[in-house]
Amino acid sequence: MNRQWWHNKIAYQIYPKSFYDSNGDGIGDLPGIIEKLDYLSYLGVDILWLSPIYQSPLADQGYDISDYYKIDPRFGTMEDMDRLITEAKKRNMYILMDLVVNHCSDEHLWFQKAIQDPEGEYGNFFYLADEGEKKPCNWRSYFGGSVWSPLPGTGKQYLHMFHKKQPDLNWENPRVREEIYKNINWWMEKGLAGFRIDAIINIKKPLPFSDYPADREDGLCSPEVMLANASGIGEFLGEMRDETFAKYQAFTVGEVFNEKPEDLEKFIGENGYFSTMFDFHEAVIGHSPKGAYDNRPVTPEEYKNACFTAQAKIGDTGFYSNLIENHDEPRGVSHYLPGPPCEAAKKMLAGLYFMLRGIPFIYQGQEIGMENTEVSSIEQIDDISARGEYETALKAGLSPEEALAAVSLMSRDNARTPMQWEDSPGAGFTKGTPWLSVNPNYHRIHAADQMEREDSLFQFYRKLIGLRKDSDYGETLVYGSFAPYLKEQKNLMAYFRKGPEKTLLVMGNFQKEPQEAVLPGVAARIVLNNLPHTEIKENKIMLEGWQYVILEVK
Ligand code: TEU
Ligand code: CA
Repeated sequence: MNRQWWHNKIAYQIYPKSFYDSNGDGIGDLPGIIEKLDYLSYLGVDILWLSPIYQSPLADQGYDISDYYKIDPRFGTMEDMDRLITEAKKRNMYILMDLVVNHCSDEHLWFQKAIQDPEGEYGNFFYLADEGEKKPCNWRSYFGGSVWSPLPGTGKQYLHMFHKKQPDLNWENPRVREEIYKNINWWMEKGLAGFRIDAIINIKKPLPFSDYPADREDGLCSPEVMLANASGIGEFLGEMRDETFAKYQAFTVGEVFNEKPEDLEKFIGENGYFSTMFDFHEAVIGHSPKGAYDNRPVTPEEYKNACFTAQAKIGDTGFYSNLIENHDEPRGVSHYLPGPPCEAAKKMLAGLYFMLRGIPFIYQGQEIGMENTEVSSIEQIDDISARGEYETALKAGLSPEEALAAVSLMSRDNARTPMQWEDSPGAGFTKGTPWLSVNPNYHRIHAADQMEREDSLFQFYRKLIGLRKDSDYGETLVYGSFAPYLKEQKNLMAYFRKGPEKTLLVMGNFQKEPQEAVLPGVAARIVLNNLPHTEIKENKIMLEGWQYVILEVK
């Protein structure tokens, strides 16, 4: 494997709207991120991915862009963005923006021109069809309902895989691709390190449009069926890489769901379409085809198996990007840990995913152990995806209380409540009224406490990061091979990372009860431990509840 500059880096996702509000309007902003760069630098992360800050009506919180060349004034100015890039560089940090090019906003000029003249140049920027009796296909959008909506006042309809305010761009049109590449290069010239690439697997549609078997009573089929039936995305992705990223040695991370095993080499192998892509095997555990109301909780065994499956699949073809949460997911500690999460368990989960082969991503607030939030009515939920799921749950016959309880477990708001900086009104996120309520647990969980307390989760993350950069262990943790250990032992997640010189054994007791495990050989050294002591007797280790250790073994 050719070595790349980003292989030993740690990435951190910022959701700007909820990170830090510098001017008291309740909305996080770019100057706020700049103020917190020293915090991020102290944590030790190198690559910062910013969720979208472009001009947007914020119908899907910025994933609906109305001008790809402008910063939304709520987030700041282009000067702020330039300053952020410069200030990050001073600290050896890299900035990634979010590339949202499967769709734009219905308020983008292109779409406005398509409405004015559907037969003209810009009509062909989108997928339009005559508004006949039947829709061109029965696909369900990710946020619920048909992917087709009327193009106002034209007798036509247009396709949107997501919300109706997010019309899909027609990638089959070379003019569209040209505009996208131009924009990417324009941003790269500003000094970005690369992009996280949104929903990119959706850009290729199986054409001509056709129906697939309905999988719910609404007569529609899951968008995943359309993904499974599409072929030829590689031509677009290869062209995009060659026209843009390859020229800059950019770091790119694809948001790819439902990848086919045979695609991995092309996607993230040597000279792949992307540098890396997220491993979502864990994120989709327990998801029901009926809707989020029917999702099941994740068991430790399922979590372990999903991680191991992904690691086996990728082998040394490339690097997945590993995560336990992002702005679309529940908080990892609330989702993957059974029962109310204690700090030891949070450290264990952190340590288990962090040492998998791949690039670790931390989502803002994860490093201080932020948890899911509570809501008492659907009006308190901002997330359009959760609102759609709430409707689905009601239609399936759940009571409003049941629907709310089910939906609040997966609501994307869980990850979007403001960053908890300190125990003061607004959690130190804002001096005004936050755009989304802060999690009431901010009195207990906040960065100020975590930073000063030596045994905190935050300090544990610093150690994890330090190990991946360590002169003794970094090589093994970044490039070493992966092998499961005692896979069949229930609620024990253990694996080796083996390099030419060193072998490390990572172990987590994924339950509150203690458990014993046999060691493969002599433990030469305890490299990391989330509890004050460890009991090793001959060839056995007695793990306490939620204990996590990294051992160097001979
Ligand atoms: O998400 C893509 C995606 O597939 C989502 O539908 C995801 O499965 C869902 O949000 C889980 O609840 C990306 C962005 O990350 C998301 O925030 C955007 O809403 C979406 O694209 C549209 O741009
Ligand atoms: Ca602000």
